[in-house]
Amino acid sequence: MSYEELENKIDQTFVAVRYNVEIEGPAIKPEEDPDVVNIIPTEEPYRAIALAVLYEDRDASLTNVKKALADGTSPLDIINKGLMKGIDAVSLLYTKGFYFLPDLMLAGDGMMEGVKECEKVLGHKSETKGTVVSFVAEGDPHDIGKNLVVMFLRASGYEAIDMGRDVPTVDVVKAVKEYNPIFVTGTALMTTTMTVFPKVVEALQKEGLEVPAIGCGGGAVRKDFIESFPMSVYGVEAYHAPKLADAILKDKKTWKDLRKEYADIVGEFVSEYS
Ligand code: B12
Repeated sequence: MSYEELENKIDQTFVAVRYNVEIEGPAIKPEEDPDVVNIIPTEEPYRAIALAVLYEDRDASLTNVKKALADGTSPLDIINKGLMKGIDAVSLLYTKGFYFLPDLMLAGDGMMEGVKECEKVLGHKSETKGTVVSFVAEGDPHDIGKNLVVMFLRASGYEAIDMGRDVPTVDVVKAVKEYNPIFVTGTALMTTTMTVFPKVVEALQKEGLEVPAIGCGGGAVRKDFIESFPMSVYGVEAYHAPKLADAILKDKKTWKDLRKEYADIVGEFVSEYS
């Protein structure tokens, strides 16, 4: 249907058409969307923090996070109950076609602004427990989850080698050779990039290299896929990464043990591992 035909067909008092997108009235705010209502927390300071991300407002995100930290709210709660809820709502509106790519980028920036502030409080421990290599799969630009993993590892005393996003598989292999890490973490958010994980394992095996485990996480990734090849364990939440590393370091757990004992190791109910 042409733009003119569409415009003539509808009652313009209730529906506006812009660039072939129907916007049905009456206008509602993003947080009033029936699905978003279930995501954005009602409790403060988490609501204000989540809304700042939803409104792609970097300054408000920073201000609200700083205020919450000053009031004694735990940085972990700020990330999990505030910032993450904001980005969840943004993804939902993107999936529904109400938000677009620039919205994702701005909301992502707003979230990371808050995360950086939390990182200052969580800090880096001065002693180093061991080295972990963290990467985002080749071809994948999504690095928010990996940044969280790195932050939690560092806060817990690990030297996390942050390889960044879209990391060529050959570079992951080089880093394993160079740093001999006790744990490797990989993140992939697209169905097209999660297939990099078995390739990383294959490339390591070709070089005769082995690590106790590669924690593989990210939006697109599923446990059954990760468990279809060796050396890997499915990582659910970023803050689980140091707990998995601790289990490797202190209790000499292998990737096989981590798969079996995941819920016990992270100390909480995890539906994927129940
Ligand atoms: C923000 C975002 C972007 C931003 C990324 C900014 C950045 N710096 O990361 C930008 C705008 C750049 C972007 C771009 C694109 N995006 Co995008 N994006 C998103 C969005 C909304 C949120 C992702 C996110 O950051 N989530 C929050 C973080 C914290 O989650 P996470 O990384 O999964 O990490 C969590 C866990 O997985 C875990 N974890 C992660 N790793 C590890 C590792 C270990 C060891 C452990 C224990 C845990 C763990 O920890 C975190 C929780 O605590 C998602 C929607 C969604 N539902 O996920 C789409 C989404 C991922 N994007 C998508 C797409 C398609 C794209 C584009 C290809 C779009 C396009 N048409 O161009 C482009 C990429 C272009 C390219 N260069 O290839 C799709 C992927 C679909 C698919 N199944 O393949 C999604 C799912 C949206 C959708 N529904 O279509 N995107």
